[in-house]
Amino acid sequence: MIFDVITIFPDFFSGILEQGMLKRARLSGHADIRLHDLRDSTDDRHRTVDDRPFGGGPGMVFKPEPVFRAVESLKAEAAGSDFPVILLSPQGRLLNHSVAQELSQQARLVLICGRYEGVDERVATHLATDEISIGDYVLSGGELAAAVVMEAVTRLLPGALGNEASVDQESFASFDFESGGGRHGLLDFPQYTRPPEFGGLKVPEILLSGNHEEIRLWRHRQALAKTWRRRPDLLAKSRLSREDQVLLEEIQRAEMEPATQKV
Ligand code: 9D3
Repeated sequence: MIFDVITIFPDFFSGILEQGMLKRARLSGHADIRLHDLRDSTDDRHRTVDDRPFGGGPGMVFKPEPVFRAVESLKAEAAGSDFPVILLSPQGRLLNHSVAQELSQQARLVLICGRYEGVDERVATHLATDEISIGDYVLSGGELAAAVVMEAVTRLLPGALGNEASVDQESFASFDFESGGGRHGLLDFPQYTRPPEFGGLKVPEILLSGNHEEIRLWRHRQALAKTWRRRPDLLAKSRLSREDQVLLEEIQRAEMEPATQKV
């Protein structure tokens, strides 16, 4: 998959591209991340990318011409093939697992990173095919958001994670954002590793018992309880199995009692 990132800060991406999953995906050819300095698409001596907002107000806005020119040159080079042009913006639709999945079906994505107070609206209306936000908080620009999109999408490319065993593990997990069957998933159950006691903090006995069915039930209950308390929105969306319903009723009943375990 080709990612064309249009930015005034190409150096911003060096860290994330040179480590971990994105580095491996690039080396193995699963992801080809091409950074384009927006200033290379300007035509004035000062390489101007921004100007004052019409109508007044604070700050500066990206001019349309360099952004259009940058994208048009990518389209010219890819003659014939069509690809989504995504503007990262606080006004975009929210990124989630299903948006990432949808984007992962594409062969190529253009990611436009804005800065300052925003980008001339004509980019959103007449150049971009999609506008994406990564959440309801204020960032200084689209670069971090573009990095998040690339990470989330690249993980979904077949073979990009390399370690097939761990992919399988993940998709076989019964509660997971990536689980099939239309389930929206629950939060993860808690994980522990050695030592079994650390500064007086003990690993739950059941995990050391070797009783796989009991462990499975415990994990399922933990995941449900945490999801119910912290992310009831996820529960509301998910199709509950019979076991989910039984365990959830237990959890809700326990919640009503005076002494309850904290999740
Ligand atoms: C909505 C806030 N705007 C009020 C006047 C100002 C503004 C804040 C931040 C304008 C641009 C930006 C830069 N942010 C992004 O480019 C951005 C972003 C974000 O801030 N939050 C979540 N996702 C994204 S994707 C791109």
